[in-house]
Amino acid sequence: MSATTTTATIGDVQPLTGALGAEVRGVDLTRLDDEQWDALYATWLEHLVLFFPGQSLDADAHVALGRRFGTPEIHPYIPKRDADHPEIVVLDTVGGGAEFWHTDVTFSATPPMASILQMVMNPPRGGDTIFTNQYLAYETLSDPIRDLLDGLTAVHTATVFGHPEQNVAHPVVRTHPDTGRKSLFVNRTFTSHLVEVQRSESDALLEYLYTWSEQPRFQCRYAWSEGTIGIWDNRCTQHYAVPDYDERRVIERVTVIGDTPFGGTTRWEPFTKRQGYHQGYARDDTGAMKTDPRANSISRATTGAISPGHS
Ligand SMILES: O=C(O)CCC(=O)C(=O)O
Ligand SMILES: [Fe+2]
Repeated sequence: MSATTTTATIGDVQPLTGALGAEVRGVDLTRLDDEQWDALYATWLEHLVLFFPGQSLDADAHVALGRRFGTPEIHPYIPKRDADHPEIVVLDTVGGGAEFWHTDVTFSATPPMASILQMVMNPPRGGDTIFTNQYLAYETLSDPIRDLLDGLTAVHTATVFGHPEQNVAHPVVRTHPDTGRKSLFVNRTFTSHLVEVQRSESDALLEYLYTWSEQPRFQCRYAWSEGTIGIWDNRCTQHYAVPDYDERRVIERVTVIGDTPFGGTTRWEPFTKRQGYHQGYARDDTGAMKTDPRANSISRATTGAISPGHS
């Protein structure tokens, strides 16, 4: 847990909760020398999500910040800011948008390592974003459940974007390439099913893991102001944008391509293959999304419409 106040060379770091998150002041993200960059990266690994108020980066600086982390991703489905900045997606919504627990783009073979959000237009009140610490969600499970999960893989699909044919299997428990820590890597927006167990077992187990991860004890909640940059480690967190306002809200986001998730040793054959079920078993399936009665936009997604809020 990260509950101490530290002053790093990147500025003043104020942790938000005992679970994750910190606000950082006194740093200019357009002028990071190598030493400051190293300090920022280490602080980010420690707190999982950092918020930098008062940055107001222009588009070039936003993309350049992404390049400090690695290679920015061109999102396949979300509208872009402009032709010169295909790396920047825009979520421009009224009264809500990404009100789904998710980790960004887990239907990719190399899901983003980092997501860099700039708050462009914020409602006068509301519109916070909640984040979870997926290390803690894993570490606090009992030994038998962790042992089971360590050998499982899950399929993630882009079904909510109308693209069930885009899908990939990832370990349910992934090892972070920088910290070596294990985290729970499933989410109710993109994860379709567990590969090695039968469907009813998969549905029950996943629903349990989603609900487990979403407990307040694993969370921080951040109230944005315009010009704030938020950077989350997309390998070990989930997030949810709270739809508690009626006004327009605009965010711009750069994601940075991550590694191929790894972890655990698969100990069992895929259940579907062993039973001779057809290969496309889950590809057009939206059951994982339908199980969340709180996620209004899921019903939009199952009709085939693409919500700008899915990310
Ligand atoms: O609007 C937000 O606060 C978060 C949106 C989101 O899910 C994202 O940018 O990845
Ligand atoms: Fe997101």
